[in-house]
Order: sequence, then C-alpha cells, then structure tokens
Amino acid sequence: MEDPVEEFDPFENMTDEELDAFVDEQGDSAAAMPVADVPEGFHSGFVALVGRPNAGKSTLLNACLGEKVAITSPVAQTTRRRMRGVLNREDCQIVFVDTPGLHKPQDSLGGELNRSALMELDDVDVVAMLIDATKPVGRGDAWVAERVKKSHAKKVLVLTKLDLASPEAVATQLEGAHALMDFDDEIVVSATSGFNVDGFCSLVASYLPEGPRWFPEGMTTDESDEMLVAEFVREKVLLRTNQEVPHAVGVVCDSIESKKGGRVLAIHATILVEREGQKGIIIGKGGSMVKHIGSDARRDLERVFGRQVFLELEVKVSPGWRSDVREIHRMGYAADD
Ligand SMILES: Nc1nc2c(ncn2[C@@H]2O[C@H](COP(=O)(O)OP(=O)(O)OP(=O)(O)O)[C@@H](O)[C@H]2O)c(=O)[nH]1
Ligand SMILES: [Mg+2]
Repeated sequence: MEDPVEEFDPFENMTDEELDAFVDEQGDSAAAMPVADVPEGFHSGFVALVGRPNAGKSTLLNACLGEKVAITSPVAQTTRRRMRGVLNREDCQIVFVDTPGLHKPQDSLGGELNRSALMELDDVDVVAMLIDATKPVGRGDAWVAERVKKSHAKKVLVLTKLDLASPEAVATQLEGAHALMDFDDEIVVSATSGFNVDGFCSLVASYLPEGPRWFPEGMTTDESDEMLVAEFVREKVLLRTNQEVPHAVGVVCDSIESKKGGRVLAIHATILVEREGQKGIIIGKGGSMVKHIGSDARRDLERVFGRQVFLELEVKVSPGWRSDVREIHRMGYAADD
C-alpha cells in the first residue's frame, strides 16, 4: 500500500497558523477530577503517544497496560479517536493518551484525526514521539516534530519495533531523529516482544509531577462500551480487508442489551461503507466475510466484557461519509467528540 506520508505536504489543507490557533483554542481538555487520596510522594499525569500513522502507538499503549484496549492493525490511520489508557502503579498513575497518526489529510476525516492528535500536545505532562525503527525518518516525522517542539511538555523520543531493526538501522534512525529536534530523553522499545516496555513506563513516570489519581484504580480506559464495540468490530474489518475498503469503513454500535439475568450481552452494530461494491466485499460470498468479522469481534468482546456476547452486524452504504462532518461526528471520529 502506498504510504500517504511520503508525499506529505503540510500546507495543502492546513496552514501552520490555522493549526496553531486551533491548538491554542483547545484549553485544558485533559482536565480530570482527582478521585482518591494517595500516599505522600505519589506521582501522576498525562502522557501523549504521538507520531506518524503505523508507528506503533496503540500497540505500545496496550503493551504498557498489559491489556488490549486500543485497536491496532498494519493499515495506516487505524486509530480514529483520542483514547486514554490508565496504568496504576503503587507510587504513580500514568494516563496514556493514544492519538491518531499525524498525516497528510485527504478528506474531512483526515483533518479531524490530525486535530484530535494535535489537541493533546499542550495538555499533557509528557509527549512521547514514536518513530518506527524500520521506516526512514522523513518529512512526515519532521512535520510531527515541528508540532511537538512547540509543546510545553517534556519530550521523549521512542524508537519502536526494535525487534524488526538491525543495530545499524537503529543507529541511523536515532541519528535521523536527533536531527529533527532536541528531546529530553529517549528509549528504544519493542511493544510486541515487550522489550523496554516497563522501562518506557518508568521513564515517563519519572517526568510526572506529584499529584492525585485522576481515574479510579479499576478503570483502564475512558472509552464507552459502545465505542469499544465499534472499534473492535472496525479492527476486524481492517484485518480482513484491503485496498480502499479499510479506510472507507466506519462502525457504529447501535445497542447493547443485557439479557438472561446479565449473563449475556446482545449487541447490534452497523458497519458503514461508502459504496455498494464495498458493501459486497464486507458481506462476502453468502455472508461469509461478515460472519468471520462478527466471530472475530465477538471473541474479543467476550474477553473485554467477561460475558457471553451475541453480536449482530448490519452493513449499510453511506455515500461519501468521510467528507461529511455530521457523519464523522455521529461515528465519534471528530476531534471534539
Ligand atoms: N514487529 C513489531 N510490530 C509492531 C510493533 N509495534 C507495532 N507493530 C505493528 O505495527 C502495526 C501498526 O501498529 P499500531 O499500533 O496500529 O500503530 P499506530 O501508530 O497506532 O497507527 P495509527 O493508529 O494508524 O496511527 C501493527 O501491525 C502492529 O502489529 C513492534 O514493536 N514490533
Ligand atoms: Mg493507533
């Protein structure tokens, strides 16, 4: 697949001034209320994971939490919403903020994805800028770095996918990253092998101020159940389809009903595509594709909710939804949702 970042032109759809003004306008969107007393010397704060699409942000978030809350896939622009994941340790609470990959926007949806990532830069204590060890540092990274530089947060360089890179490649990537900007710290990780994942958590924790718990201890993510359903279904679509289909798909969870005395959840979700042909691909021969997507998603949802799940999926066409701001809001992919 063509990497949209390679032909990156930041001036095409948004000027720097427009982006800066937007980020300034956002104010303290990460503000949360303290929820519990904590021992003296307790540290807490917010850590944004930013970078180009596919850099490994969501995979690193899941690895840090030891639990899958964010969807991941080889398709660029998998993440469409800012999502918080909470890591509780004895002496600190780290609130990770996963963001959509920063990229050249092709439509209204792309613009919203960039905005929701950029909104986080000034509202956090630490910005972790992820760079893929296997993809040469390029204009896309330079553009991200320009934004990161302006944040008042501590800046940590995270070179990801170490398991896929030779020591020489790592050295070249670090050199390329150092040329982009000055970082306060850096670390090399592999989220899939687990290498340095704890080290990354400890590193960012060391930059957090003393503070309260912002979220209750049992809470791992601030996503609603409906949004988790929609995202897990979308992930399965991304993993089973290719070419233009993954980007044309949006998922809405219509209902979640508790049945059989709470032992079963009956869930209905709608998969939206832009064209009839895409609908045919999602449904598949004799309904085989949608059946696979449903059973893949059901397995994940049963794990997430700890209950048996009946998942009903419907496929609908919503022509050009990615250019329709109302539809983008309805699906929950807008920056301020
Ligand atoms: N081998 C290897 N693959 C990784 C690692 N981290 C992420 N990946 C893979 O890289 C791909 C992209 O990972 P994501 O976590 O979805 O990337 P992202 O930065 O969240 O991407 P967007 O949401 O599109 O911005 C997936 O196929 C992951 O499995 C890693 O440490 N090692
Ligand atoms: Mg992601």
